[in-house]
Parts: sequence; structure tokens; C-alpha cells
Amino acid sequence: MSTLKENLLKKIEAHRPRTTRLLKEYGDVKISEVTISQAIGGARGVRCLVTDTSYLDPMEGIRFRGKTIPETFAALPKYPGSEYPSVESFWWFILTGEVPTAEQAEEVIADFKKRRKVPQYVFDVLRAMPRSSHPMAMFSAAITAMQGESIFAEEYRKGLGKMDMWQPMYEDASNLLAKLPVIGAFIYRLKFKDDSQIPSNPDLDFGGDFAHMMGVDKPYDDVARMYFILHSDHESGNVSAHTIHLVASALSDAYYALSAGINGLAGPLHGLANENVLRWTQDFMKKLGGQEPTEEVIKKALWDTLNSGQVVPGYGHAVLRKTDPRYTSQMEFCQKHLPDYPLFKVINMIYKVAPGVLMEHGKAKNPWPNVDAQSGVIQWYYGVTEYSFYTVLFGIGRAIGTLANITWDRALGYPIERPKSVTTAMLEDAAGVK
Ligand code: AMX
Repeated sequence: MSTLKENLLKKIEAHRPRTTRLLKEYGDVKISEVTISQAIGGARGVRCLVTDTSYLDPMEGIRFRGKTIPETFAALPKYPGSEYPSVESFWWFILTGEVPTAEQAEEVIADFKKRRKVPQYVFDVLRAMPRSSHPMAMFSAAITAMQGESIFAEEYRKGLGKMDMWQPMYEDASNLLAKLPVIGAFIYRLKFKDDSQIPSNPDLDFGGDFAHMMGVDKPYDDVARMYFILHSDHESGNVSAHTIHLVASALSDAYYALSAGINGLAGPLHGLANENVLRWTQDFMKKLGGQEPTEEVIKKALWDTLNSGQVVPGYGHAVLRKTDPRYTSQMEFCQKHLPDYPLFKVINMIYKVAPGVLMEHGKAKNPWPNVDAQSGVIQWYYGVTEYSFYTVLFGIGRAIGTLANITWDRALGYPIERPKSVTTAMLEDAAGVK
């Protein structure tokens, strides 16, 4: 057993009695109530999921295993020669809640290298799809195509005890995660670089190899590490994480569960917003015809979008009520690496104007930017200008937290998810509508 798996086993054994005790002794304690507006309105704010990998506070933003984003980056060992930690060290951290040593992180890097090879049939499937397919459709198809590799599904067929389920889930999660950079970069080069593929470099870590296969020079390896970690987890009520948890609760394996979540991430109100931010910004800059944008011009573009009934992409959030710290973290990266980049200046100008416009518009509960408002600028600066690819990057990142989460779901024996629905007539009855 790997050191990570051994550590995880200890954590699981220590955690199980906590869950058992809560269920046995405190199962009837109320933590939430549901109103009619929550039942109709997408269960907003209903506390009915348990997730230990991360927690999202509306004012503070995300904490991974109790640490804010800056604390996480400061605590984890940096990848040698890099300003950021490896994704592999973060995988250790999000799974166990403990910061790995540099040696332990190295061990995971070595383990992931062994799991990295993608079966040839996955590339054949992707090549058989129309080149016009959206990169997210390709990404989801590639993950589903690999379902036959699932150790969990095979062991389940043979007969698997409930408390042992986490082990094959852990193996599937690790195998699947290690392959995602190869699949992502393959889709990018298939679709946008005439299928000129760059083979994986066995000397590199998750983020470094991704940058190498994308064909983008340093410091894009650090951009990849930062990006994947920032997008990894946002507790489990969001569409992608919730879908992955829900599908896995039927004891579907990690391949089925992750591809389902990727399909949810592909929606414009969720992950696709990062593509739409760049499309929106580029469209409006094109209209300016090279003219320097002013705050007045941006204000008008924002009102035009709102008045045509569309949402301003990259702004608003279902939980957050302040600027997303993932936005801030990427803004700080831009301030350091590309302070004078014109597109960054435009994004900053939008940040100055958009919250005021959204407040005046009076609908959005949160007028502040989310993670997607800033992420495309960095990609664009390093030459990845094909913005329909951006949500695949988000998906690779999101896989980290959600695969850790479903490993824990199986470790703690969480049951199949099945909330109760009611009819409109029942709501009317409950409300006493005549
Ligand atoms: N532009 C215009 N209108 C907005 C808005 C925005 N950025 N954000 C919210 N609103 C509107 C909603 O559409 C809703 O209008 P309605 O009453 O006519 O239906 C109203 O304001 C109230 O919505 P809310 O309670 O503030 O937000 P929500 O929880 O329903 O939705 C979100 C959250 C993110 C879907 C929404 O803010 C949005 O559409 N933002 C733009 C798309 C985006 O950036 N998505 C990415 C989010 C982060 C992520 O998951 N990657």
C-alpha cells in the first residue's frame, strides 16, 4: 500500500466513528428548514450535504481542508524550481487534510506517473468525433469511454463489502485523475493544432507535463498548477460537485460520475462562464475597433447585455457575497506577471464598473466577480486563445476535489441520494392558497 493510501486509511478509521455517532445519537437534530422559495428556487441555502474536503463561506470564500487559498499555497511544499505546489501534493492534502512533506509529495508524483498512460481507444474515440464538437463534449466522452477500466465496477461485480468500497474508488480516482492532463492536452491539440500531438514527458509532474503537452513554455507549468488547485473544490452543492456525488451515490464508478459532473460544468451558468467572459470581452473590444475602452464604454456594454436579457458572465454567485478569492488570487498573479497587458487592464476596468451596474440593475444578489471573470486573461496571455477550451481546464481542476470527495463518500458509507419532491398543488395546500 502506498504511503498516501496508508495515511488515508488511518484518517478514514479515525473519522468513521464520528459519522456513526452523529447518526446514532444525534440523527434528529435539525440543521436546516426548507421554504417554498427554496423548493422552487434550486434548493439555495438548504443544508443537506456533508463534505469535508472544503467549505465555502459567503463572505470569506473557499477554504480547502480548513485553509484559505493563500494559506494553502503557503503551506504545501513547492514543486522543485516552481513558485507553486504540485497538484500531487494538493491531492495528498485534499484527501487526508494533512500537508505532505516534500518527500511524500514526490511519492505521489511518482505514483501518478505510473497511472498516466491513456488507452489508445480513447484517442480513437476522440478522433472519430466531429472536429466541431465542443471540447467539453470531447472531454466527457473520453472519460465515459474509459469506464471499462474501472476497478470499482469490476470488484463490485465480484462482491465488495460496503466498508471496503473506498479502496477501489481510490484506485479509480487516482488512475482517472492522473490521465486527465493527457486527455485535456490531446483535445486541445486535436482541435486547435491540427492534431499535432506532443507526447507526455515522464520526468514531469501533473502541471508541468500538461504545459509541455499543450506546447506552452514556462511559466505556464506554474499557471497550470495554480489553475488546477484553484478550481479543485468549492464544497459540494455546486452543479458539477453535486452531480458527481449524486451519481456516485448510486455506486456508479468514478468514470461515470466524473463525466456526468463534467456535463454539468459545461453549462453557461457554471463552468462555461470562463469561456463566455472572454467571448464577451473580445466581442466588445472588436466593436471598439482598436480604440482604448473607457469606463463609459464598458458601462454601456454591460447595460446592453443586461437589457437584452442576458447575464454578465463572470459576475454573481449562488453562495458568495463578495469578490471570489479565486478571482483575487488570479488577479495577483496577473499583477505580478502581466501588469501592463491590455486585456488585463480591460478586465480590471470591468471590475471597477460592473458591480455598480449590477447593483443599479438590482437583480443579482452578489454583484462581485467570481473565479471565471479573471481566468481567461491568463490563458490568453500565454497563447491559449481558443476560449472554448477553457472549461476543460476547469474540469481537470474540479476533478481533484470531487474525486477525493467520492472516495470519502464510499469510506463513510454514504447512502444513495434521494431527496423528496412535492407537487405544486401540495405547495399551494401547505401555503393555504385558496
Ligand atoms: N448578470 C445578470 N443577472 C444576474 C447575474 C449576472 N451576472 N447574476 C445573477 N443575476 C440575476 C439572476 O439571473 C436572477 O435573475 P431572475 O430573478 O430574473 O431569475 C437574479 O439575478 C437573482 O439571482 P441570484 O440569486 O443573485 O443568483 P443565482 O444564485 O440564481 O445564480 C449565478 C448564480 C452564478 C448562476 C448567476 O450569478 C449568474 O448567472 N452569473 C453569470 C454566469 C457566471 O458567471 N457563472 C459562473 C459562476 C461560478 C461558477 O460556477 N463557475
